[in-house]
Amino acid sequence: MKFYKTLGVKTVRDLERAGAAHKIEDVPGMGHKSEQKIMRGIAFLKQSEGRPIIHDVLTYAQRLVDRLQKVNGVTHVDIAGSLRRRKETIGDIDLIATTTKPKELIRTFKSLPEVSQVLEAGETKIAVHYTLGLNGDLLILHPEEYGAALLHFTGSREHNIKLRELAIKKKMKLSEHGLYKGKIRVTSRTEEAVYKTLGLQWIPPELRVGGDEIEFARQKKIPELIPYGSLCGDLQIQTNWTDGSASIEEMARAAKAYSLSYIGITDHTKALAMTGGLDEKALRRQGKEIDRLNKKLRGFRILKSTECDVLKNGSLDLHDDALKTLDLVCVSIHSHFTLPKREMTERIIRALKHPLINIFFHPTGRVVGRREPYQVEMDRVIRAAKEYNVALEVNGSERLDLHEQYIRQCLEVGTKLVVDSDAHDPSHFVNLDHGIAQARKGWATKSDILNTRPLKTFLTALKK
Ligand code: DGT
Ligand code: CA
Ligand code: CA
Ligand code: ZN
Repeated sequence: MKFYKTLGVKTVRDLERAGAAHKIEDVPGMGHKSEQKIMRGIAFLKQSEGRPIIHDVLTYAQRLVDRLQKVNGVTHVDIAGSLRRRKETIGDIDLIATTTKPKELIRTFKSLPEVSQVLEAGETKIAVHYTLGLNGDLLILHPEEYGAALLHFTGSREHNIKLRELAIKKKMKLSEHGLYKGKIRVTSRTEEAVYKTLGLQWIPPELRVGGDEIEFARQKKIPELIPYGSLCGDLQIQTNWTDGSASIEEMARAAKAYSLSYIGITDHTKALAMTGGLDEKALRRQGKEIDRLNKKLRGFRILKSTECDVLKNGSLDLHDDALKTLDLVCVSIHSHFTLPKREMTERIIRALKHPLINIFFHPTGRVVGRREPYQVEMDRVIRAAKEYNVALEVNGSERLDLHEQYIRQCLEVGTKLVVDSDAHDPSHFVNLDHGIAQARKGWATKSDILNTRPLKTFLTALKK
């Protein structure tokens, strides 16, 4: 509204033009920094070609599902497509439903406040544009076809193609309507039944990428993936001691409400000056505050921890004496992203070797759609982490770092993993769900993720 009133800005393109002419920084309340930030945001938007990160879409889509489920006559509503597979970025929202009263469902869907435009409205398919800025379809299906349709519209395309090839080998035919032998529909009601008839284990959507998952399913070797909601603790949380928005106590209470029983407080350290990073003295003061809170909170434990910066040469930003007072020592990289691959690898391995280190946060430095990972020999880092008993983090924020490919590699090597929210606000605990999705995409089971364990066994697993 401010930009509209002062600069007459009506679209993102207008805003970009205003920024290019440095008019944004002159708007009251803005400045050079906010202008740059806005311009970076616009550049990111362009680069990601309008594919938003899953974090921005999932809760929105789940709210749609909740609404539609309440409509009279509706028996099923599901999210399909890339969103069900928990892809990092989402092209559109695919919904499918069954109902005994299709007209009523269509009427309600069209009038949802989230629907900004109806693009196409048939009797079984409606395409819309959402206020979120994405398109989406709702398909209405017969209950007998639901499993085959869910399978088809979940994808991925590559997974579907492989399933169809397998069906042909077995003298059958798979389509979105069902699995057929000649003209006879063998099965179609549930996904499980379709997979089973093809001689396969049911494959969780997160694994449906069209890689080796079908071969594993044929050999009945798809593991039981880590369930959503199965974490006991969260090891990366920032507070208003640095760049978080809330107090330690507020974060602890929010974590407790999220069914966690322990958290690590990991404020940044002094090298990250722009966040007001803590020095040794401040860390000691924070420790006292945590002691005080731990006496007060029942059935919950706050761990004294840190997100200690790894300096350019691989040494740590805080003295060992300060690190020794902590329950957990966690490290990460926030500077010198452009070191040559070899040097970056040596830097990280030197940090992992440090006798007090327990967890290495967001190990490749990527941010989805915004920052490429730094150059690093990840196979060496993964092996070093195993050797020095350091857990690698699966970060559930917009970093989604580790990438699933490295998670799978960690499982092969036996490197330990944790899943964290990287919360900077009480509302960020939902990131844990995205972290679990990431772990699932990397084929991790519950026992592969250390913070599915209660505090005592969790801490024992990280003992040096
Ligand atoms: P997105 O929307 O770009 O994030 O990715 P998806 O995977 O949601 O793609 P979308 O929405 O175009 O289609 C949803 C699913 O429907 C897709 O994962 C597989 C299935 N599908 C759509 N078109 C085709 C097709 O031409 N061939 C096959 N085999 N499957 C298709
Ligand atoms: Ca889609
Ligand atoms: Ca679609
Ligand atoms: Zn931070």
